[in-house]
Amino acid sequence: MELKKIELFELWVKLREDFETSFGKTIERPAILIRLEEKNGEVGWAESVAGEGPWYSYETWETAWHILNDFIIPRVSEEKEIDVEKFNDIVSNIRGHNMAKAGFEMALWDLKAKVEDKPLWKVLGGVNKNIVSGVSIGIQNTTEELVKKVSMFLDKGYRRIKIKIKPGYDLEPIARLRKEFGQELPLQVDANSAYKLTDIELFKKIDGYNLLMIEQPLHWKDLVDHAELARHIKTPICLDESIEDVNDARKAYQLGSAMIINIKPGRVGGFSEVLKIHDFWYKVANRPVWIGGMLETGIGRGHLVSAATLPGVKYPNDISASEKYFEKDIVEPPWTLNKDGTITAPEKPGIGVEVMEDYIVKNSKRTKTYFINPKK
Ligand code: OSB
Ligand code: MG
Repeated sequence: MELKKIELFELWVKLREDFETSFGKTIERPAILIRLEEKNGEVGWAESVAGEGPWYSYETWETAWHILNDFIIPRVSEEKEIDVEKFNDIVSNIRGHNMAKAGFEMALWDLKAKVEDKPLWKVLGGVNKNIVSGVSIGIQNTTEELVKKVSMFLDKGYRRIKIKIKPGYDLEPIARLRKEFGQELPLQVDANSAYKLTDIELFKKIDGYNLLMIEQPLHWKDLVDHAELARHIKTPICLDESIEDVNDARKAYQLGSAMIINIKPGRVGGFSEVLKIHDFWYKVANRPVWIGGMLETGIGRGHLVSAATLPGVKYPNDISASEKYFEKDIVEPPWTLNKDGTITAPEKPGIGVEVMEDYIVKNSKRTKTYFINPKK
C-alpha cells in the first residue's frame, strides 16, 4: 500500500460510570486515534489503548504519542510502500511500547481490508461471525450494587460476568453472587496482579466457588509463581498482563502457568502477534483463548470484534455493547448486543462501522498530520 497521509488524534472519552480495578478508578480515558489514508483515498482507523496512567502497563497516552510521533511515524514516512509485515519489521528494534505499535499496526490491517474490500475479520481468518459477549464489572461500593448490576447485565443478555477483585474485596462478592444467582451463572474474577503467592489460602477458598477462571492473580512477571499457584487449585488460571508476545505464551505453557489466555491486541503489539499467540495456544498447545478489552471506543471495539471471530476463541469476550461504556460512541452504528448475547461482526469492509470523523476532529485535544516523504 502507498500511504499519502497519517493523522493522530488525542481524544478524551468520558465513561458512563467510573470503572474501578485493583489499580484505581478510571472516569475519563484517553484514546489515541490513528487515521491512515492511502493514495486512492481509502482510509484505515485504529486506536492505541495506552491508559491515563502507567498501571496496567508502563505505557500512557503520552508515551504512545511520543513513540508514534518520534519513532514510528518518521520511519514509516520514509517508505514508499508499506504493509503489515514491513511495518512489524521496521518497528522491531523499538523495545516494548506494544500499545503504540498496535495502534498503527491495526490501522494498517483496517486499511488493508478496505483496499481488498473485505471485512477485517475475514482477512484475519475469523470463522465465527457472532461473537459471544460478556461484561467486566468494576469494583462496586456495596455488594448490593454489584448484585443489581449483574441482574441488569444478565437481563440484557450478556453471557458471562467478570468481576474485578482486590484484597479485601474478593470472597464476599463472589459468595454473594453465587448465593444470588446459583452455580449456573458463568462467573469469573480478575485480580489485575493484586495478590501474592502467600495468599494461596485465599485462592484455595475461591477455588470452592466454581469459577470459569481466575484472571491474572499474581504479578505480571511471575510466570513461575502462577505455575506454583496452578498446582494448588483446580480453577483454571487465565493470564492477561503476563502475556506480551508468543514467547511469553510458550513459556507459560512450558511452566504450566495458565490454561487460558486473554488476548488483547493492544497489549501484544497488534494483530500479527495476536495471530501468533492464538495459533500457538490453540493449535499447538490445544488450549482456549478469548479476547479482552481496554474500554475501547467504537473504533478499537471493531478491531476486538474482528479478533473474537478467530476459531480458538472458546470463552465469552470482554467485548460489550457501546452503551455499556459511553453515552454516545464515535462510530455509526454503535456496537449493539443481540438478544442471544452475541455481537455480530459486520459484512462491510474493514472494521465495518463508520467513524464519526467530524466529531473526532472537533473534539480532539491534540491532532497532528504527517505527509509521506519517501527517501528513494
Ligand atoms: O484487566 O481486563 C482487564 C479494562 C482496563 C484495563 C484492564 C482490564 C480492563 C477490563 C475491561 O477488564 C474490559 C472491557 O473493555 O470491557
Ligand atoms: Mg484483565
